[in-house]
Amino acid sequence: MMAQANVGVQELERRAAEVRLQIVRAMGAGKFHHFGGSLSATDLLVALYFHALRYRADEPDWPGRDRFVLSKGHAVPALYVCLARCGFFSEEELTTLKQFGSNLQGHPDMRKTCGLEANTGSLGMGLSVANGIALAGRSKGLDYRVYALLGDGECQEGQVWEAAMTSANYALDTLTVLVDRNELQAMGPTEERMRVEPLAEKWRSFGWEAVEIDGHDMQAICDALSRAKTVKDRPTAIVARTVKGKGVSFMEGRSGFHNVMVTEDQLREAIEGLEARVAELGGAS
Ligand SMILES: Cc1ncc(C[n+]2csc(CCOP(=O)(O)OP(=O)(O)O)c2C)c(N)n1
Repeated sequence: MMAQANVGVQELERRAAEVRLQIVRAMGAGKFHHFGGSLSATDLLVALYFHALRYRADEPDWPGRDRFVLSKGHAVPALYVCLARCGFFSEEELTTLKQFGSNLQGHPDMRKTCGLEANTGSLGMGLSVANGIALAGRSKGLDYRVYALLGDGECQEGQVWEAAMTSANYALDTLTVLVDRNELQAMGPTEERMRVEPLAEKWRSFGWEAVEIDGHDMQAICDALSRAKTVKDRPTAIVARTVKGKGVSFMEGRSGFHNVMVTEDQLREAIEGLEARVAELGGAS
């Protein structure tokens, strides 16, 4: 299956609502999961997998496929839902999330999960991997694009900036970084723990094209991804302002829902809210 480039913005919004519901259902109650950072990144992942990326789910190793590296690997439940919906594996498998022996572990393992391009979870490393993939594409004469999704707390890792310098040095214009700028890391606001602003300005100063957008505005995400494809001789960073825990009212903007075990009551409340949103947008729950 190829990426569905003709999927309109309204349909993407509907799918994002359904994906959020599937994430929370798959996580369930009574087990630790990275709720906040999975829900903040959902719209970005939906825009990538249902609009921007070129791939063949029935031929996952197709050399011409675009590559996506989830550098903030702890948000992988959101990626699993997108991969399942795209046909890389069955949606029923989502019920095995983080179970012993499951193909869907708490951090990405490309040896286990169809559709993954890299093992991540140790923060700071994904952009270096993406650089290597982009350089390999160039040396092989393949025209695929490479995307990496980073957390804003992750941008405190020194390796991110070594990699950013490298991407610009090699003029990797096939490379696009998305930063999930939800303003929170594990233990509180980024600007209190270790300031990352001015973030877009930092990417520019490293030789990147950089734009700031609302990371929950599907049109803005699609536009930024399209624009990135037209930039020549330098990579593009899309700093996407998001809300941690987006879609679950009692999680939104709260650092206490970074990696948590929710109760049955909290799960029910979360699912009811997400189902209402899906119904509002005319989706299927
Ligand atoms: C090198 C490394 N240090 C610490 C961790 C533990 N950890 C997992 S998620 C996280 C917070 C990351 O914050 P951010 O990048 O802002 O992610 P988000 O808020 O989007 O979930 C931390 C410290 C890790 N995975 N890797």
